[in-house]
Amino acid sequence: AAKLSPEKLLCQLRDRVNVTMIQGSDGPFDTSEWQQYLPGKSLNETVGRLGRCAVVSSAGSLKSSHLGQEIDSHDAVLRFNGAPTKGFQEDVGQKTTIRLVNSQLVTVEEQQFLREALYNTGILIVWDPAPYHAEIHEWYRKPDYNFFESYKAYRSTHPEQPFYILNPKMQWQLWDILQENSMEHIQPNPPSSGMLGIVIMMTLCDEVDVYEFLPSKRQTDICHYYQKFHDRACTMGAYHPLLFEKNLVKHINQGTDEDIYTHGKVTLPGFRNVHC
Ligand code: NCC
Repeated sequence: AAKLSPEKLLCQLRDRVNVTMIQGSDGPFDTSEWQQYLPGKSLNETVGRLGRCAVVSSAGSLKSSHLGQEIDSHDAVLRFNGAPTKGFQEDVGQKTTIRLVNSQLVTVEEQQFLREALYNTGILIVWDPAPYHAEIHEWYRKPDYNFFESYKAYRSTHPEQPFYILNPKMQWQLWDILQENSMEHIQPNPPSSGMLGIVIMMTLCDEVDVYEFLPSKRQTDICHYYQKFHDRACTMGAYHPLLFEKNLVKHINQGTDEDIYTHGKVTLPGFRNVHC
């Protein structure tokens, strides 16, 4: 049971979650060294004004969904981490406008990240778990995963591909709203890439359709649609407050329960269509 009405919750998200990318004018990044790596254009300038957008979770329940065409009919599509389209078009589509990756992938799986063609399409955004409400300087000194060198290496080999670093403030602004609207105490771990991606698209688009974040009738213990690995924690959450994220998204859904059941689909308004 959430505490605020869906309308009030949308206003809180719109007004309190600041979705920004690290810029050359930000704290420790305001050096000539960093200027050459950070993209010159803002994310807004790069994507322009987007109409209908799709966010595609990596859940195993996308398998056999046949949602590919519907997903590709959107103006922009956001995907996560190493989620592929090749070989899975029928279920997840082939368009990738933005790919949100976590710093663990960029660091621990650096070799794949620097080599695999799947990362070379669309706009990349990387995020890293920061200490609770830490200043950018503090986070920069002790990131969860030190992805900065790998970021620079990628930028050097793909200078034309927009690649942003998500301002870490966003994760805790969002976490505070999750906590305030939950009856239980939530562990202070940042939201999942899924939840961050949803809010990023709400800032860029008129309307956002999210697929298989709230599981459909195809719900399964299979973690990802592209792997055979079974783990219930992928859908329910372990480190990330995934269950609380899903309750919140269910609460602000403007689509029908039928759409969730059959398509795993939730429809959310873009913030420019939220009037407070
Ligand atoms: O699994 P992951 O997430 O890449 O999935 C992206 C987002 O899709 C939603 N999801 C996924 C699976 C599922 N069964 N149900 C879902 O709802 C979630 O919202 C999820 O965020 C991450 O959030 O970044 C995460 O990343 C992986 C892993 O680091 C990357 O895939 C790179 O290999 C994490 N797994 C591990 O660390 C083992 C996962 O916990 C979170």
